[in-house]
Amino acid sequence: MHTPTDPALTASTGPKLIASALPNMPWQERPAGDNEPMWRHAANPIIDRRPFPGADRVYNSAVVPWKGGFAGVFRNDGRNGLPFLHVGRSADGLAWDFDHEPILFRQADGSIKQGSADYGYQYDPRVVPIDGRQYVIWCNDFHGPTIGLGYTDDFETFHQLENAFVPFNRNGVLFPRKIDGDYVMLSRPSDSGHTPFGDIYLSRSTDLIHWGRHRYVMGASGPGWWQNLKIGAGPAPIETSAGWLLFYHAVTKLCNGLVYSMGVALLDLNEPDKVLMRGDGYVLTPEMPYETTGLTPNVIFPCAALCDGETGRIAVYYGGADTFTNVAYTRIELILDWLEVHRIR
Ligand code: BMA
Repeated sequence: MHTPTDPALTASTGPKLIASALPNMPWQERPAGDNEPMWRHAANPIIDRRPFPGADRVYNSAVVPWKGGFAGVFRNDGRNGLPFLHVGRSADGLAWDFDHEPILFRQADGSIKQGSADYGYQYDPRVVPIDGRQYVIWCNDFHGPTIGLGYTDDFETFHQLENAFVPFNRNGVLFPRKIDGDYVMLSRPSDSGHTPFGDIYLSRSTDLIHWGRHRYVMGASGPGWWQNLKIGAGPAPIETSAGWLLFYHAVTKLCNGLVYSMGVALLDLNEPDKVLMRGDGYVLTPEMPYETTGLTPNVIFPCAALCDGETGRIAVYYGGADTFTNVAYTRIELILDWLEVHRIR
């Protein structure tokens, strides 16, 4: 793995992804004549309604490269409306097979927790590989929403760690490597309801149990209205030679409800609470039927990204309208060029 001080990076021309090659990741070229910084997979949604028995909506979910293919942890809302987490496996990152039973998390004392008997709900997972272990972060019920944390080494057995924070908090997202010897997590402190506020904070830990040295990263603000209500981290920050690339959800409130768009920012590699650049407009906003129509209209909610370090390709997985799972694409040089031009000055 490269480090920020790697001379190979300072000698390179143009920003690069600091990532392994992933030639089999999902990919489509930008359509001719399209000048947007991101473009949608032509066959979205990749996961439609009712993808397996007992699953009404699978969305806001997380995927990683796994054993030559892909694996992930998926949010499934069942018929009683409660969300739980399921394992999915895929050869191409687009067509998924799901475990029909929710994930069982082993506790430190050997007991197992599962489903509504032990959890009120579990939703919006992220999966972040750090030093070869797959960490799972999700919004966990602990007298209200907070950040649940666990890990797996095989997508068969899952171990649960302590909740990272006291309620209320959502959108826990780990960085994919330690920084200065610390695990680093972004999160969005919130209320117990539908949260009419939300800023992104950063916390550090040496053991994934005790979290502290909290820093403010950025808040709902900026020119225009699209990100004026709340914002929250999306996929794990993507390491590039120019900084950590962060896709995030950004929310505004209109007379018909909330609208969730996707924004992009660049954080300092060594001091990731420092924002180097932040877009003055969204890179994706609800337009397609699988974003504007569903359980919650007008929601784009990114939770995962795959990258190919060889070609600079990036695929972002996002929930649509709290109902569908979708993919959108960009390239590292395109998105950083766009950010440079469209940064808040
Ligand atoms: C957020 C979370 C997400 C959801 C979004 C839009 O607060 O609950 O799971 O996608 O609202 O409803």
